[in-house]
Amino acid sequence: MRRLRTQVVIVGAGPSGLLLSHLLARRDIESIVVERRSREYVEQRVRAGLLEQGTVDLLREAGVAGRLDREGLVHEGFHLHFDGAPHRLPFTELTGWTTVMYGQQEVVKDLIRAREAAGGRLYFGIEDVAPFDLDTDTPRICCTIDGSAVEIVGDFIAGCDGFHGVCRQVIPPGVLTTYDHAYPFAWLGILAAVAPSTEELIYAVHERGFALHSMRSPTISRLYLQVGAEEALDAWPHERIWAELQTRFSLDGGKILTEGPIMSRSITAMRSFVVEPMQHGRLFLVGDAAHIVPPSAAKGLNLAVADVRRLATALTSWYADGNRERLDGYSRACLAALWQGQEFSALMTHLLHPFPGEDSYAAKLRTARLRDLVTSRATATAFSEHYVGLARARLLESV
Ligand code: FAS
Ligand code: PHB
Repeated sequence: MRRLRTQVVIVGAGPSGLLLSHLLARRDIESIVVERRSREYVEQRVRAGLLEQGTVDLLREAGVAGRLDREGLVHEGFHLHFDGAPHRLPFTELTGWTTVMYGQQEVVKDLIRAREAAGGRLYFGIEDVAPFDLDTDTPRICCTIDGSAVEIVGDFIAGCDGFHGVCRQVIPPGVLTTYDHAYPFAWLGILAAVAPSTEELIYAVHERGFALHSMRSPTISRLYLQVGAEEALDAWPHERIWAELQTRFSLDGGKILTEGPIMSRSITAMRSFVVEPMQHGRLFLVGDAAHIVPPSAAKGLNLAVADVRRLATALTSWYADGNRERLDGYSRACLAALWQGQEFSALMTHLLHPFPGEDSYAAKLRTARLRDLVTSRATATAFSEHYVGLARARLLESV
């Protein structure tokens, strides 16, 4: 069996794995990244698009924000439609922080290019990764590369392999505590080859369900509809999707959206999932491998990047002077930020979505909360601090 040696073995070439590999390389720490899918697949996979300022700052520090700064759409507020009226939340005026709309797959493309340019070791299409020896000083994975069996040995393994990955699965029974919560609805998301209908996002709370008008570029719109948890895509031909979107965004019966060709449709379950702790022996779980949030507040990618920042710093101090303190504190610190993100994602999910079978009293309470958000500067500021990621940055200074 061929044997490769490195310092950090990274499983998964999503935003977590690639950014970790890049940050470590900038601190002269070696890594090898193994990814189950092909390069083409991970570069075209449509997911998140809202980057908090803290995420953008880290990508800039890491020298991979050139295209993001040229093509990303900087936002300073968003629109909120409810009770037949339009409102705007000026989150930058309230916090000083902005958000940037830039597709996750673009971040992944930029990171892969940066790794390649730096001679990074990335292996795609590796379908049989199996981690071993997590409790030793030389954890390793076995897999097949170019048809031959290979063992990759490191000092650490970073499990950046997402919710369906292998790394969390190999942690012995009884070590992890799992928290799992499913919402009784889902999001039907589309990517449309049409210019966004408004410069900023629109969150629409309608009695027929929630809808979100978002974007990926000046020519590509991203829109979401709240649908039943068991909804099938076949039930949603393109015309029906646009008709329902127009209904939910309309304030006076008129159409506000510019329609165009739908390039992709997908249904995403609304679910929260967390495992504690996020490390076992020399294995560290990062991002969706340890936690997922409903996409309501666009926290998934940003929480993953926060984990990466924390692990890169902890590994750097370990390699610098053998100090384990940050490594030992990795899980506790990430989970503090994660539960804050879970709480805010749950808050936005309840604030924006009518629940199946809810009574009119519950609907009235939701409208009252929305009205408070657009009339109370204190409520709007607290909400905005979570929305732009400032609340997490503050929390992480103290843990
Ligand atoms: P990822 O899942 O992105 O990456 C993990 C990588 O590991 C993948 O490339 C996978 O192929 C690889 N892998 C898995 N198993 C492996 C194995 N055994 N061996 C080797 N490699 C393996 N957030 C939003 O804010 N807005 C959205 O609209 C949105 N939509 C989403 C839609 C979906 C379907 C999902 C799942 C998530 C969505 N999210 C969204 C959240 C999303 O952005 C995640 O938080 C983000 O992708 C997390 O990044 P990673 O932790 O790198 O995990
Ligand atoms: C998105 O564009 O994917 C998005 C934006 C804002 C959200 C959720 C998702 O709150």
